[in-house]
Amino acid sequence: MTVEQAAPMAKPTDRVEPDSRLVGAPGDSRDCRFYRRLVFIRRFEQRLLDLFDEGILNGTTHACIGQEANSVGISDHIEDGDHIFSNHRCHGHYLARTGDAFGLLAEIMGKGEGICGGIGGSQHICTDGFKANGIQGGIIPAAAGIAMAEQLRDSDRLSFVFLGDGTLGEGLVYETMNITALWRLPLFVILEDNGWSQSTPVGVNLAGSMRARFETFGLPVREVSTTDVLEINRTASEAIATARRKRAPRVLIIHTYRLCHHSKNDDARPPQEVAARWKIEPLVIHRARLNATDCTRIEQEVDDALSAIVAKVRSLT
Ligand SMILES: Cc1ncc(C[n+]2csc(CCOP(=O)(O)OP(=O)(O)O)c2C)c(N)n1
Ligand SMILES: [Mg+2]
Repeated sequence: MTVEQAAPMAKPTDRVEPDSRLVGAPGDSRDCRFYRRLVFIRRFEQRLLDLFDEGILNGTTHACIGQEANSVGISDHIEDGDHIFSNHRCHGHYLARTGDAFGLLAEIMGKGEGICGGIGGSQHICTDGFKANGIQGGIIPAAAGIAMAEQLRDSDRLSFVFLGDGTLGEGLVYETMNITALWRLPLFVILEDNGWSQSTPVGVNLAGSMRARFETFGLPVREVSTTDVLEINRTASEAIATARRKRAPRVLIIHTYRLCHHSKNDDARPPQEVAARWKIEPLVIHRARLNATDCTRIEQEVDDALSAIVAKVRSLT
């Protein structure tokens, strides 16, 4: 295992200096850094669900428990000046990019110190380099528009957009893919296929192939079925490097799984299906590469940092 300095996070904004206990401490190996970030997102989401149960969040919330490896694996290749566009399940994407747990929690608790002054909530984030919108598919044209702006500036910055399998039912996706392919926009599409759209399994609402939906426009597609952060990181590394070099669109399809409810108390999935996926979730897979002492230390550091943040946000008026 090589020891390296924690990779700096791409900073979309000056509003936050990430806590190294959450995003990567000096001396972390690559594997420790990934583990730390996976634990960070997992524990943030778990705390958020507890706060929801206390009744102190503004609005609903969609956690990404089980899907953390996507954000962590991909964010390593996101650079300053790149743009991220996300959806209703955006916390992992935001935290992996910025490390800004304070801003996100304050936002979701409706505090003025939140990313958007507490008026956007869990799904509607708008800050430099990161935008999320809860309307399925609604943000995809905006992501393409920003990709076009970068193309017109002749830059090698990329626009990344995350969407879910259930959003493949939105016509806007295909209008945007058509223009993206036609104009070779530097748009990097990440399809997180967790097999479910709220309470509807993919098998009853999607005909044909996900991959073919993009390839029919001539968009190059990489496809993985994994919750392993290293596999996602490797695949994303190649695909993102090519997109950046060619200043052209790429699609990455990740077949994954959501372990929590869709939002709150809305889970129609067979319990056996969910139980089987807990055995191959991202933390289980990646923890097996680390020694127990490192894991315990990292988990403790993340918990300490998050406890301080939760206490600070709670104390805000
Ligand atoms: C246009 C639109 N229709 C319906 C909804 C309600 N809704 C929110 S999330 C969701 C399911 C989304 O499924 P998917 O795209 O697979 O993402 P996942 O929740 O699985 O991450 C639905 C139906 C919405 N937000 N926007
Ligand atoms: Mg889905």
